[in-house]
Amino acid sequence: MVALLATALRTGLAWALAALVSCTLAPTPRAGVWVNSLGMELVEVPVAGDRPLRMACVETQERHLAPFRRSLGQSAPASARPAARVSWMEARAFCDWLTQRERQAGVIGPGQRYRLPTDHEWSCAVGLGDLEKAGDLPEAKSGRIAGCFPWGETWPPPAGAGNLCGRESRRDFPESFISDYRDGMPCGRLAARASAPNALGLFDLSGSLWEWCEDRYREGTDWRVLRGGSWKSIRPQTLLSSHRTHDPEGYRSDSVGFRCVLVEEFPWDAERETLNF
Ligand SMILES: [Ca+2]
Repeated sequence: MVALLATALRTGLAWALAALVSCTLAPTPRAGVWVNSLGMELVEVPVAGDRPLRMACVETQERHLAPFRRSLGQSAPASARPAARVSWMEARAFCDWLTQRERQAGVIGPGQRYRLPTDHEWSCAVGLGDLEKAGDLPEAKSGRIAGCFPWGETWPPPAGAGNLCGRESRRDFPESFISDYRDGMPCGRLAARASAPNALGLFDLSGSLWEWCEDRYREGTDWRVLRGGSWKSIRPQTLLSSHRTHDPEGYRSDSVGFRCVLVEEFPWDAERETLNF
């Protein structure tokens, strides 16, 4: 009962904090960084209307995926580069593998699990938690909040906005690059923390790699939501915090990756193996 009361108080506090923010005033910093068994750093994200969760500060890297892929007999690089060409299905399988591994090792409890963020959770991470209705479908919310980017309201992007298709890419994409933005990254190169952190301590919500979410973009399809743009992104509309795109669950691309969340489940959720999306 005490734990439930504490959770309710924390949830209420998170809701109150989220209600105060706008796209120009990022969410209030909360708890510190927690590091898991793979060296992934996670920070707490207040989720409007739900329990707070922990989200990885950066996109999942090749070194994080390597032990999972090797457990399947695959060769895998172990660099600190954000891992591209990861399908939604592989990302989910990785989260399940990591959940089992850390439960068995006692790193996380039986009521905790890793998964992809929901579309609404990703919105809370980028500061839109109180500006969108959690229950609306992702497609209906896509691009609906004008002039609001992960870095603020300015265009062109300011320094530190992230790994986008800036002037460094003009030789590779001469017809389409952001002429008045430099990210300092050669075209096609990926590195973690290419953006400045937001107030929660999250990096690269804009650019670097598109990030898979749990949700379907449209009912009746296998299209899953992608958020945040990538190193190929040039258009303001694509980089809006509220923009969503989608691809099939098995799709792999050099501009698509993911980040994990760690969620606290109530005891009666602990045996659930799949989420109802
Ligand atoms: Ca990203």
